[in-house]
Amino acid sequence: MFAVSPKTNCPHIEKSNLLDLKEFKKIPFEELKCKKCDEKDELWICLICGESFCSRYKNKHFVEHNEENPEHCICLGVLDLSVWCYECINEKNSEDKSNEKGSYITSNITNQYIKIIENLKFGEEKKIEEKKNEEINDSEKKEKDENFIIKLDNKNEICSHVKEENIINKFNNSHDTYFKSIIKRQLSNENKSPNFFGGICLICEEKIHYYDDLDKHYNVQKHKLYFNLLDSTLVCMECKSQYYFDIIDDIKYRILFQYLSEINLNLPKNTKLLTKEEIYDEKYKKIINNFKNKKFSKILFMVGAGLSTSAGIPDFRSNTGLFKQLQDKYNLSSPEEFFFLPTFLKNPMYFYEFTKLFDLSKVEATISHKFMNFFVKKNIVKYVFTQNIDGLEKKAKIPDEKLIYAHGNFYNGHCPKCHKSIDINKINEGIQKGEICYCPKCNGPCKPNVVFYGENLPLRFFQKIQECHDIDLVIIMGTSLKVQPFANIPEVTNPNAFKIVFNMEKVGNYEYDILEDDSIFIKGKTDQNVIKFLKDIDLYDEFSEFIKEEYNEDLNKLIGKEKELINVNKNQENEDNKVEKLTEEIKNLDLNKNK
Ligand code: CNA
Repeated sequence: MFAVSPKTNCPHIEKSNLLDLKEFKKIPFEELKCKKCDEKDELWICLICGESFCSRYKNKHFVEHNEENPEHCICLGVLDLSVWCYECINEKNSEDKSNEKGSYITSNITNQYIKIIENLKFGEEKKIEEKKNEEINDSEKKEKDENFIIKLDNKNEICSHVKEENIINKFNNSHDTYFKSIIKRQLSNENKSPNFFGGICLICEEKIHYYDDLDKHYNVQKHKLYFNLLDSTLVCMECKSQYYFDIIDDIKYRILFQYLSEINLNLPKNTKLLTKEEIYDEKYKKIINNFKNKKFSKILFMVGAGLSTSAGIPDFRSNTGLFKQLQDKYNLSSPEEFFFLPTFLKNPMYFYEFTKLFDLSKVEATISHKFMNFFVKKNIVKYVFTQNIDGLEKKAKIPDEKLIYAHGNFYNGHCPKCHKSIDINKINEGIQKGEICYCPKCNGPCKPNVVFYGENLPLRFFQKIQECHDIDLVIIMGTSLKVQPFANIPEVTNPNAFKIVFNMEKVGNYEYDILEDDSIFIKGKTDQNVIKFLKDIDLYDEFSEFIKEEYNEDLNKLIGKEKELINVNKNQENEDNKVEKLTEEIKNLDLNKNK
């Protein structure tokens, strides 16, 4: 193969009067052409005078230039940026193949000229090239970015690593808890909104700072999948793919976004949040599933007067409740005043007369009372805390050891002045006869052990509360949750337990409309709703069987009976009639009789 190797020891370079480098830089490179023939393609620049001439393969004008000016022997080829010495050509040894076409020379000096021409020649080209490259890069990047966005709704496009790690399945199968629990755990000790730019490694579930740590974590740990809290995307570090959850209408993803929005994390654009109804459905589904999967084993019931209204006992605070009637009748500043201890001590007959109106002997436990006992007998109830004093829990056969009377009961009596225990039969006798039963010790008026405002709650209430830190579900039924400390039981036991509130109206301070809050409000009459609930958790048949065995009753008939009562207008009429009758009787009480 023919090769030309440069000569490194050209003696003419040192002797030549080369053009000053500063002058050489001024060569108008873009206008370069042969001084003699305007040829532009194959040019030689004379390094002595700086003029350009065409090659020997064009019109040989540089050869001519050298012949005319022998001292102008060093030239630089614009085409290939090589430097030649014509002096050396003249001294050429025909044996020397390397010098066949003259003397191709190299030296530190000539290299400086080459660099200048190189810059002049390629500077612009380089810039153009770089610009071109940038454009190509940009469009490639853009193309890459477009490929980068692989949407989760197109499952076929998900990369193998996401599939390997089963992320989507994990998410789909436990979408309400998967990301939520990870995120919650990672943010647990902080303010809910993350003050870091980052996300969570879906392999080790570590919190990772996006800019500082993500690459490092990936390089060191080789964990590929990452959930970016900044834009709620799933990122595969290996494939450089990013899975966007936005624009997806799937409820599963919307649940995640709902949760993210509730803990103030960033939401992707166009995120559709859940409606209140969807939030309700999700929470309901969750509770139903937990029941079906036997996740609840320490249930706490909290009940109030609303549980017994279907048995014909009016509650306090409903529109048809006794409070309004009592307040109107006695011109009280507040309805509670009727049940103040000082009111009783001043005029015990108010209470004696009032109590006489309630013949509790014929009142029967409702479906809701039996619903509680059903779970007690299944051995998944920690305690039943009741505010009621009507004794219907006992009639529903809920065992004493499970029952906590927060506001006392009618089974025992005492003197509220000296606290002596009094035989309840004597008090009941007095109630029936309309004669106050006085304490044999201090002569104070005696009353059943029902707790009045201003009296302490039974010690057993506080003792049992202490045992309830492990409860997993609180079922709250028929109470306005207005009376403390009863209303606060969930908060002082286990605030993290699920809560189901069966009531006619929304009660309590729970955030029912928030997915993050594990409480659900089931509006309506408890007896109807517990039946629906039992059907939803697939325990209706078992309950029906239980009703037969435990109470020798037919559930269908019980429901029919309730339906009759509840049946829209009829029911309202029935209940209103009962309450009206009672109200009438209260109005007719002669309160001055025993003053
Ligand atoms: P409350 O303040 O009268 O509240 C009752 C709640 O039950 C209200 O929010 C009603 O909307 C709701 N309610 C009424 N009927 C139904 C129904 N069928 N289904 C669902 N919800 C219904 O009564 P609380 O128990 O909250 O108040 C505590 C007081 C009331 C306690 O000290 C009790 O002793 C007292 N109380 C007891 C009885 C009883 O023993 N049956 C009756 C009346 C009052």
